[in-house]
Amino acid sequence: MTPTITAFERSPDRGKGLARDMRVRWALEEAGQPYEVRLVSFSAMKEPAHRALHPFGQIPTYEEGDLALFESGSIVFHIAERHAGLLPDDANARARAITWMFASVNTIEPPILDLQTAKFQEGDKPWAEQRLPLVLDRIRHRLGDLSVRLGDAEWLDGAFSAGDLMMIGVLLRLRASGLLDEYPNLAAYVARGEARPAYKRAFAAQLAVFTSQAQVG
Ligand code: GTB
Repeated sequence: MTPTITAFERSPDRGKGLARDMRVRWALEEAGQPYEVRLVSFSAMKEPAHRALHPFGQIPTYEEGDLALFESGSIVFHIAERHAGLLPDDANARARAITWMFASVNTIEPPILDLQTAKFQEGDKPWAEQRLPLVLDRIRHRLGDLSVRLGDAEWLDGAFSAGDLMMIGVLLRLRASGLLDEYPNLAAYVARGEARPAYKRAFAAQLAVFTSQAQVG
């Protein structure tokens, strides 16, 4: 059964890969699975029909038969469990790949999200200038440790896995800040992810939502 995912009708980044449906699209492309996309507006996301799928009124969601999921990490995990190519067969290697999935959303992503909050929601507060360096330091602390662990390796633990997909999806949020470039091996790691054919197909599909609207409008 072909799954349906939800994505922004009008993404603030104009479909440049930052909204979290990108992770789901990328996983489906890596798995070679076709999928359909239902575009939702910001207001529709908060309506009961969408909240039945996503209690927090957000994207992405994933529907497949009578299964409905939310949370990009959980959706990627579901795809990785059911299709080859995103999780190793060896039980220990699989557990380590899943550990990296959790690390991406639980350890690396929170300070990165804090930077968005500090810049966009709190940027006009009188204390914003004092807080920003603290937020940046917390990100650098995590990136430094991640950079040491990755070292010269291509991927985080052996072959490319859902752990890398999630980690790269999270790190991509930092590109505009320039922070990633302070860690050349992490910047190269993210670039390797973006160079994967499955990533490129997912990116093109997300971008096409915006470009088709721009042509119409
Ligand atoms: N933990 C959830 C997950 O991983 O799925 C978080 C889901 C989430 O934050 N969804 C966002 C959303 O629906 C879109 S991805 N926001 C609307 C709302 O909350 O009302 C976050 C996002 C949005 C836009 C950009 N951008 O354009 O740069 C980047 C990331």
